Amino acid sequence: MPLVNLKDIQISRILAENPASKSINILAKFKDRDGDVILLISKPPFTKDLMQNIISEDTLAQVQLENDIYSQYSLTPKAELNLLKSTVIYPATEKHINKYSDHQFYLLQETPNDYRNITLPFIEKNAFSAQWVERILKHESESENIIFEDPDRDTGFILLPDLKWDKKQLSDLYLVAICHRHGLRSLRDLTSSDLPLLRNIRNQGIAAIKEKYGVNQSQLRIYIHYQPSYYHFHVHFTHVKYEAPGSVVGRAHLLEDVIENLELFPNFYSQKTLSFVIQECDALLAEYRKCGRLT
Ligand code: M7G
Repeated sequence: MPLVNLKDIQISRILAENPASKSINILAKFKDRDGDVILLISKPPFTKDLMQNIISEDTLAQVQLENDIYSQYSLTPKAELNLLKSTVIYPATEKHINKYSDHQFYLLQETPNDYRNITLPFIEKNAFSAQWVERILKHESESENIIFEDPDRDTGFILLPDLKWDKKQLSDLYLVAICHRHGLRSLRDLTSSDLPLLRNIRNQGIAAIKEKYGVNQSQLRIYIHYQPSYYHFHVHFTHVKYEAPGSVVGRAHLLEDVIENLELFPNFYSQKTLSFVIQECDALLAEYRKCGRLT
């Protein structure tokens, strides 16, 4: 991996900022390279270890306000404790710039007909490249990070830390299970014949996380995004305490519910109207507008 040298980076503009998650997305350029680079910068969650180092005589504390029993201080810890997490995407495409920019959100209802006539033709032409998925499945990237692999071509998968997790603390634990099978695009494609795959991801994923991190099943939120960004089937495993981006109604479907729905109704997801949140910049929204499906 090439090291990113920050002095070679020039900020073009801020794409989005979120005070709640204390994160900012920046569009920039390398001084000596063509193309756009995106930096996703966020403050990592606090941990006990970090706090033990911060609450010490090495931290400068300056009073900002005092009133009765309440007071406010600014704390300036030692430089090495002022850590920020940063994900770098280079070269970033127009789609990445859209994905990480602030936009108006809409909630769409996708009937099975909409899926066949609007969504499917669109994703067949425009889906994000899932080259990174192929590289993981072929052990060409991130193989040192694999937590668990079941190599079965039909029901197997690779479980590894998600790009969003810096692996420093369990409170924002985030892993992704990527299935070995090709051709399964999303929740829409699932039928009862995929139950062995889904149960396998659930059971072995939970066991592997328990063994590696000591985190119990009841502490995990296990879900599937609809729509996903990448149309190679995968499942998200996050800590239940962590409200990960995309863990909201209108995007996340709990794996446990998906399994039960398919046990009850084998073609549930090909017959159901599915709602999803979509951003203004998403070209799929323009297709829905064209077809008069945006009210
Ligand atoms: P998604 O539901 O398709 O879309 O999930 P989202 O990105 O809008 O959530 C794909 C998941 O794969 C996300 O949680 C990403 O953070 C994660 N991811 C994306 N990339 C490019 C990588 C990568 O290169 N490595 C790893 N380990 N995870 C990635």
